[in-house]
Amino acid sequence: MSDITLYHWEPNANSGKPMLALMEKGVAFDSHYIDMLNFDQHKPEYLAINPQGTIPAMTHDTPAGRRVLVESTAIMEYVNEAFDGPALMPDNAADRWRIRWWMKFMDQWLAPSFSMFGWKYFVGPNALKAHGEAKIRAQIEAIPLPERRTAWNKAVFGLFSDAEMAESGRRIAVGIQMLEAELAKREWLASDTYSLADVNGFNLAYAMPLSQPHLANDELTPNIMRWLRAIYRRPATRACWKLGRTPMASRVEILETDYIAQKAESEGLYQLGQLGEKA
Ligand SMILES: N[C@@H](CCC(=O)N[C@@H](CS)C(=O)NCC(=O)O)C(=O)O
Repeated sequence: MSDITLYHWEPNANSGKPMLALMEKGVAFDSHYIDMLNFDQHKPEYLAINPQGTIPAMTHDTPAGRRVLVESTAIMEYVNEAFDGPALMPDNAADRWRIRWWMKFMDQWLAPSFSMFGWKYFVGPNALKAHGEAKIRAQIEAIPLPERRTAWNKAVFGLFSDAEMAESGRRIAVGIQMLEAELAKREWLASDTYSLADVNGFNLAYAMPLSQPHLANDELTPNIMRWLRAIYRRPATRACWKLGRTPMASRVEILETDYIAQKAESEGLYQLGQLGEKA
């Protein structure tokens, strides 16, 4: 038993960020899988850890008492600073600024757009199918955070507007172009050494060749593909994605393919919708 427990769902944004950071550092932790589609995150035993009912969360038992940590990017920074192992933040001030710039950009601007597609095409329809309308309405009523209640309602009952989806699609296209341009400058996203920005970015981007095949592929974004494959080859990444329990995690295996050609946008939406079929 470790003095660290990580409560997480699939290796994916946001759970995958602290999972992968812990594994890159070589820090042993107890993994506590929270089945998000089964609403484990709203059960009393988890709300006792994180009353907001969101994942991930990490507990760290120290001589001074138990620390409960939430917010995936802030947890990664804690993991990097509190434990031994390879540094995931360089010493250089300019590099640290660039890493934080990218993490803020991804967390606040780009990730919510990816998330909207995932929730509309995968989470909502599959949760509705699994639980039925009456049970799911009751589950949604019990969600502690109003913004999570809204997200569930929109996802389950198909209420994301066309304008919202179009704006998210626009942001994803812009974000992918920005990632490609940045990765043309250096091996890793924000510094010359592997950093928290790469851990963060991989969790957001690993499935892009499947879910955004019209935007991310070896024809249009060779630097993104090189970067994704390099992170996939790291032993920590392999070990981390093995903790996934659904076909979401096995999507990472697309990165074993040497060359991925451009495909239509509709193929990506089909792939997202299929995820639950195989679960
Ligand atoms: N900003 C938070 C976001 C946490 C979050 O919203 N996580 C989602 C999963 S990616 C969640 O817990 N959803 C549960 C729900 O909506 O019921 C972080 O980065 O940790």
